[in-house]
Amino acid sequence: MRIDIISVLPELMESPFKTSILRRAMDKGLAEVHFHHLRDWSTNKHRQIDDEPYGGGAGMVMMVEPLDKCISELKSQRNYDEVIYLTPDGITLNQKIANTLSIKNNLIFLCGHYKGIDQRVRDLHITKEISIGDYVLTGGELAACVLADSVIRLIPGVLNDEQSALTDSFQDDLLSPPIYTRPESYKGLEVPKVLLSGNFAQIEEWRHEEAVRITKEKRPDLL
Ligand code: 6GU
Repeated sequence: MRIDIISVLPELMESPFKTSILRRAMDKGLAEVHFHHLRDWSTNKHRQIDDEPYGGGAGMVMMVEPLDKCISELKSQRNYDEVIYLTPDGITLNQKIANTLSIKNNLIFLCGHYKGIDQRVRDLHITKEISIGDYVLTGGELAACVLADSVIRLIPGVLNDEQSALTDSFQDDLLSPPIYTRPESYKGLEVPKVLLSGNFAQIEEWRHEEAVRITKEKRPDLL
């Protein structure tokens, strides 16, 4: 998978892709992420990429021309499955969306800033608008990192233990059951006996029951 990320602040997104699982995915050649600084597509000498809104009002608008030039140049080089605009106005990211995107080959992520982008960029290029939740960030960069992380970890071969993505919270609309490791007893708190029993059918049944119980308690909307 190749992800091209367009932003005015690409520096903000460097470290997540240089660390841990995402780094390993890149090193294995399973994912590549390319950053594009929007100011490189500015058409004036001040490298301007935003301007005042027509009709007035507070805040600046990201201009159509630099964004159109940048996206058009990328599109001339390969076919993109989706051109995704990260915006609080988008549909809320969930595991199903991450699953769907994880089987794509080429994606563009556009990070919004200021009041947002000129509507004509949406009309010309954007195929999906994604938000990471009902709150406002200073820009789409952190949201782009969240989206990339949720998608890249699902690419086959990225996680060491293929099972582990399958038992994630949300993978089957249930939260995860409690987990324990050594020691068996700590400050009077004991590991549930069933987990020490070696009876795998019973363990799976307990885990499922606990997952249902915890989901009812914390996220009844999922059931
Ligand atoms: Cl994608 N962008 C911004 N600026 N804020 C957000 C968001 C995105 N998702 C949630 N809040």
